[in-house]
Amino acid sequence: MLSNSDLLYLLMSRKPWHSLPQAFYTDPDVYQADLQNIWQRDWIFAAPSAELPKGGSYITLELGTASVIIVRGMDGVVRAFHNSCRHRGSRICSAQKGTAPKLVCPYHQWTYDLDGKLLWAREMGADFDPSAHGLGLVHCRDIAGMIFICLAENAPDTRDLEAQAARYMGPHDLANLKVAHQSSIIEEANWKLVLENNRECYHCSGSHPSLCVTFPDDPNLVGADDSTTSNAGRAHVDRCEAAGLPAKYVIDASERWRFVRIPFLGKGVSYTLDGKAAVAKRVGRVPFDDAGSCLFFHYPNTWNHFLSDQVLTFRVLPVGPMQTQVTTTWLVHKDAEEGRDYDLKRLTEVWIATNDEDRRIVEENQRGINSPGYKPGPYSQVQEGGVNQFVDWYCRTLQTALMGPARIAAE
Ligand code: 3BY
Ligand code: FES
Ligand code: FE
Repeated sequence: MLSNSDLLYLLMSRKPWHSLPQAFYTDPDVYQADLQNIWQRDWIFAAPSAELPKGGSYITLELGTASVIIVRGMDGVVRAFHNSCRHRGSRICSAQKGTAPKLVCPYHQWTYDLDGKLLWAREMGADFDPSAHGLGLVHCRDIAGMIFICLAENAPDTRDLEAQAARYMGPHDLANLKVAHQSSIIEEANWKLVLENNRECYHCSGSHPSLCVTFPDDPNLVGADDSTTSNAGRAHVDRCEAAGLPAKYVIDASERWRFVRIPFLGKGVSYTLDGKAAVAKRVGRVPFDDAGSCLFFHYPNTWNHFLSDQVLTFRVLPVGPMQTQVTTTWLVHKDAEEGRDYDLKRLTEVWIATNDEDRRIVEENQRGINSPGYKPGPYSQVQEGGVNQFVDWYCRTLQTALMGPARIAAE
């Protein structure tokens, strides 16, 4: 088992502007450290709120050893609970999603209300106190229509994120969208390789023929820097901002999240093979069709695209040291009707292909890194600023957690 000082030593051995040493992508102890110090401490994107359309809608999520239920109450509020019965601990929900009027444990039928309160437990004696046996709460926040959870006792502050999410995502009105399609794929690679791949478009022209019909691979637009370093980016930001649509690049002080609205290529307005809209009904209050894509990442587990005709959310969850689940959700206006306002194949084909292309890329990346011949290699200063930004964030966050006061006191 790697100790904290072994991990800190490994972090120190990282060369700036280079890919990480092999152990970060392969070692089960590093994976456990990632789970403990990043995944179980930070806010994790769980689902768009549209995936829980009514009271009783729930999803479950597995994060390391933690199992969590996320459910909308009859009062409309979305809450998250540990999926562990307060009797003898059984998982309560085994399905990945569903609808239930109450949460009933399958073992001895202890029955909980959707707000976690224990309503019923058979033959537990006169001195049993149901109010002391409610489900364990997990921090849960609906941030402009995206549900985030946090497993830490003290969750990081979200005020800045909420303020910017309201500005950038608000115009897309996620609360009034519906799920048109969802895909979940398993990529045989460490979660960091999935994120690194997302943070550059150095690979786009060689791998993503259908995405590149409308998505610009200009590193000035999709890299680590302000999009206004590109002329097209600056013109787009000015036009959107003048119309009241926030577009300017904004990044959190800790660099955990970023918003920027970038233009599509030419006359493109969406992710389609002809560049035209995939959905006839525009979402929310977006003032024009050619609003491009508002990009939002939040480390460690989500990147998103907010368009004029659809919203795409991406959720990354680690499954094992070299296995990662990527769930993509396509959201459209809640009144858009399939067959009339959109064709499902046309709506989804570009990103279904792109996800599969990315899956192959990161799986080959993992295989090559597993080889004894792997040595950390240099990033392109022009093309891979975003990868470096992610890896720097990862190293900083892990190092802070490993050295933090809570950890030192616990040892
Ligand atoms: O989905 C994304 O945001 C990224 C940006 C660059 C490559 N990929 C398409
Ligand atoms: Fe849930 Fe017994 S473990 S009712
Ligand atoms: Fe890609």
